[in-house]
Amino acid sequence: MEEILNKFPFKGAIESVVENTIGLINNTYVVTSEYEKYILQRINKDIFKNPEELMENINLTTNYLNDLGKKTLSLIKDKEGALYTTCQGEHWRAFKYIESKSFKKVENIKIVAESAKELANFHKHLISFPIHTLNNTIPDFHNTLVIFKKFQDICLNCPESLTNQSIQEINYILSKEEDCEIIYKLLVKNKLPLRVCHNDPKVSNFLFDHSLNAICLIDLDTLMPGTLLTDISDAIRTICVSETEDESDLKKLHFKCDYFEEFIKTYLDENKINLNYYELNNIVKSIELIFLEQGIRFLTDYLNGNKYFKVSYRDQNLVRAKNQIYLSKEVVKNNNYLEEIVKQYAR
Ligand code: GN1
Ligand code: MG
Repeated sequence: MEEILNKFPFKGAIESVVENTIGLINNTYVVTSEYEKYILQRINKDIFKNPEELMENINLTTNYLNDLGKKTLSLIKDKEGALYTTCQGEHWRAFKYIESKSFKKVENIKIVAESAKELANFHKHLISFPIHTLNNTIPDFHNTLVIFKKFQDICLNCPESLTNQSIQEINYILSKEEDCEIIYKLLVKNKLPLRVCHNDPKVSNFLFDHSLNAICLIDLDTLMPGTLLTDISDAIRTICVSETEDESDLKKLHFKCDYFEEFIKTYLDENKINLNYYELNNIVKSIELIFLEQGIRFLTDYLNGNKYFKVSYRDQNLVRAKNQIYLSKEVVKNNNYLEEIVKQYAR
């Protein structure tokens, strides 16, 4: 660790390095020196194959947001002025630490409104960003059909001892192939415009101050062109629910329609102007699909030996998959009511 710490121009002697385990992909540490605090991260190189391109995206967009006066992450270049540093084959980068709170679960409606406003502001500030300058760091990251096909493949080659614990979920997913194409088809037909998207706005990626006002979105690794629908639905996926994606007791789990109404009302208040007819009309469908997509991703990883998402016990990705598929079905059940809510605020 010392060798890595030495690569960055941290001020004063280092007093502590403490791991933060909330993310499922990278390794994150809070570094405290005599004078300042920093975030130090090891980039997961199995998932992010091209750190150069990823860091270019982060550098371009954070500079752009900073110039507009929008609070965002501040990168700290290494001592040689590079956006990241490589040490024994691993890639590391650093940010200024932001004094803040973050949550894995929402228990206060103010958090719902503040995160909706923050996401809308993030989209609004980046609406004129030269999107062609961004690298597509993980191709097909939210292409649900590609994700479905990979799942199908893994399922076929998987021992029955593994698949029989999730046979209901597997059959449900396999019955949804056509749905997995809906968003992709709209993108190809140019009905959904390509926008700068965060692509991972789960609730723990929003920072809040002591009064629970949102400060900014963090974890810009998946910042790429995409559809705003993915960001809106992915934020709702972890914000408008009663429990986290790790909850195994489905009796405790439900989609929170009151939080959904607050989220949609606040988001559309801020950013309705940038949403077209197709975006407004596919919000509810895209929420059903993002739960399905995330369920497929967790189940694929479970069947494939837990190589992608970090787990603390063997069946954790199975639990997560069942949780997300359950919520996808809840959205279907509440479809008409949720559509009415969108209609009311989309006018
Ligand atoms: C991962 O790294 P983290 O924990 O913010 C994943 C997201 C998933 C999320 C599920 C690059 O996000 O796509 O929605 O886990 N990030 C990547 O919790 O795959
Ligand atoms: Mg992430």
